[in-house]
Amino acid sequence: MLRRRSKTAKVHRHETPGPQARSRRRARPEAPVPPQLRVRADPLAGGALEDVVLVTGFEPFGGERTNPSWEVCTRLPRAIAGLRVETRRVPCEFRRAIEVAAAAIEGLRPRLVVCLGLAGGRAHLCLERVAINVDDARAADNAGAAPVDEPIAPHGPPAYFATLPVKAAAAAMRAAGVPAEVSNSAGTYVCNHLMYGVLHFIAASGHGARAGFIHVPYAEEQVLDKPGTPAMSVATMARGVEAAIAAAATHAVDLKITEGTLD
Ligand code: PCA
Repeated sequence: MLRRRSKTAKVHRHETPGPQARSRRRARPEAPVPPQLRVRADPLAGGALEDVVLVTGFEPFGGERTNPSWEVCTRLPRAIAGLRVETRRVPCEFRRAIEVAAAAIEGLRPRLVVCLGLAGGRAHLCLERVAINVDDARAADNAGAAPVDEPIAPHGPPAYFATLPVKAAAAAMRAAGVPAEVSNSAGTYVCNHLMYGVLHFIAASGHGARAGFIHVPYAEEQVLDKPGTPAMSVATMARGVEAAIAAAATHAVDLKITEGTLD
């Protein structure tokens, strides 16, 4: 990552991120990164963050009538771990999805940003570890755009890691009885595009929010005509997302447990 923790960060696991936790996340001006990739020295320069978690879900796409990522948003409680929950529905459109999310981040100044999207065919909730700087659409988005091998941010870094504690969140979801895992690819469609765009926007603007992406499986009613395809109830997904947000709100530092894969 571009930002490094100070040495003292390790001893403060499991604490609620407060002003001190935020200050540990500041960029070191002397860090050996190209100037155009440096984040602002003071991530709070634009004003204090609010005790808000912004959760986004997508509109339906690909011929589906619903998108469980948005259905989950409508079922979340009003507050999680002391954070007011604000939800936004984003279009399944390259560029426009980032614009809608960025406008919400600017307006709300949330402490956490959790974007949700559908990954039809996956069986578990997936905490995405990384977003890559490429669009490679297998199908047109809802506005008819199908970019192939185009950078999301021409001068941006090749990838961003999620700044949410993905392992703590996955563990918390499983502890809540919800199948969850860390994923190492958010794909190359609008979900990866939004995750990259949100992390890039936050880094470039010095906003200071921590952000990440969770892919959800099909909802049960979506697989009635898809034999052999995994599905999960929207209620279970919502329970998992709530557990993930609570874990993110209470873990300034991620757990050091393996979620690695061999392929
Ligand atoms: N899933 C798509 C885009 C919108 C959504 O919900 C994806 O995984 O890229």
